[in-house]
Amino acid sequence: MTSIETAEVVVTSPDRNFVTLRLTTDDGLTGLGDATLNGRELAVVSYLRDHVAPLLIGRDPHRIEDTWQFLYRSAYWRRGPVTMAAIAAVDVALWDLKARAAGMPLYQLLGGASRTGLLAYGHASGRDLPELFDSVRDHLEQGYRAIRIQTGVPGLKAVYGVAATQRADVTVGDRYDYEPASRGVFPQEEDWDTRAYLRHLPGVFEAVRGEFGPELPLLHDGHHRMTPIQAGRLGKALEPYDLFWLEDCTPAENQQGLRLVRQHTTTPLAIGEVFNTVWDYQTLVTEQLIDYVRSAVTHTGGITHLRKILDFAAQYQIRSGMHGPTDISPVGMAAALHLGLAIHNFGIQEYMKHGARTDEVFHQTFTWKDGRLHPGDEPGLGVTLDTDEAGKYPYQRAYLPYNRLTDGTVHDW
Ligand code: GCO
Ligand code: MG
Repeated sequence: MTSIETAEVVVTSPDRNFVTLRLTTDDGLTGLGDATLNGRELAVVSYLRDHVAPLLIGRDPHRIEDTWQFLYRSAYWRRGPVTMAAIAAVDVALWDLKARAAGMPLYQLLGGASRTGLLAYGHASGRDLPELFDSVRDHLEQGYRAIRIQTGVPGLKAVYGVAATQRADVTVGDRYDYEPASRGVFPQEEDWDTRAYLRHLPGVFEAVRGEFGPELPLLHDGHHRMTPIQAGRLGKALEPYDLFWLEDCTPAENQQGLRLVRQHTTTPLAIGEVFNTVWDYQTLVTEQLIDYVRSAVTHTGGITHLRKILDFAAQYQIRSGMHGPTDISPVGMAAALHLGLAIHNFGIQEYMKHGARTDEVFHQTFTWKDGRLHPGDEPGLGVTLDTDEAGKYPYQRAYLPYNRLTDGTVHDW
């Protein structure tokens, strides 16, 4: 393996859109990287095809750090989700190649296993409590040992996190499970009322604890909708129910805002699925304003950069909680599992199962047992891409929803 011969970008839409970079070397090895950016997929396709792929041909695939620094610094325009997803795809494909060349599962090159498996959480939801309880039971039967809880809010018609199959406004078949993006030419509109949500949610957690007992780790995603003082109030109200974490309680671009949240609550906080570099975490980490780093390998410059973020976070007793929704492809998920197995400060892994068509396009070797994931022991990431199968599903335009308050004002989604 001395040089990269081809760099192809494969776009496929089995259950949803995925963008995959496939690198092939002079000796015929292939490496895969995920570059899926939900709702803005083609921007990353162009970045890779038009600007990055030509630079990769002839490069030494072993030089992962050098390639990362070259792509990051030579672009001049730093950071941002499109750039960092493109760099991530190259980085993960190179790690996949190096591990395949070594004949080892990738986690071995990252230092070897620090644990036997990765605790993973799934998404339970319901429009009301009976539906939510059924969903929690269903997840327990599927083997989940940690569960995210999202519900409808009285008076609101469509709320983030409630499964598409449970929602009146969504035609089943438009989306699957908890996938928030929908195919079509315009984003779906959802509605929001923070006061109604704050009144409703503590009672939901009280009921869930009452039904399922004190031990089950429970999580919740605030999805960037509250102000810091509202988030502080919610965190405090949820303390009796002992959450594993409260996620994205505010839009955290203003990192100092989290100081205010921390002054009011000891509920653990997770942030970062929309971040893309270590700089987004600087204040959050050094002031210990969060407990979990939510970044995905796919959106944060790949294994090379996310590993640095997680090592930095480790010095402050902050752990990983890598993003793992359906819009991270099986390639991106595999990268997360190898990294999570190797680092010391692993916390939890989000795990939403992909649809059946996706599993036919991407052949995976991870295992799921007793609520824990393991990436498997195949050389590399352990994922292969069936390009014939991928070719059956051309790109379809899709958007994430957006939010309006009851008076029509656009709000964070
Ligand atoms: C999560 C996320 C997702 C995002 C989605 C956007 O915690 O899993 O918030 O549900 O909304 O990944 O593309
Ligand atoms: Mg989230």
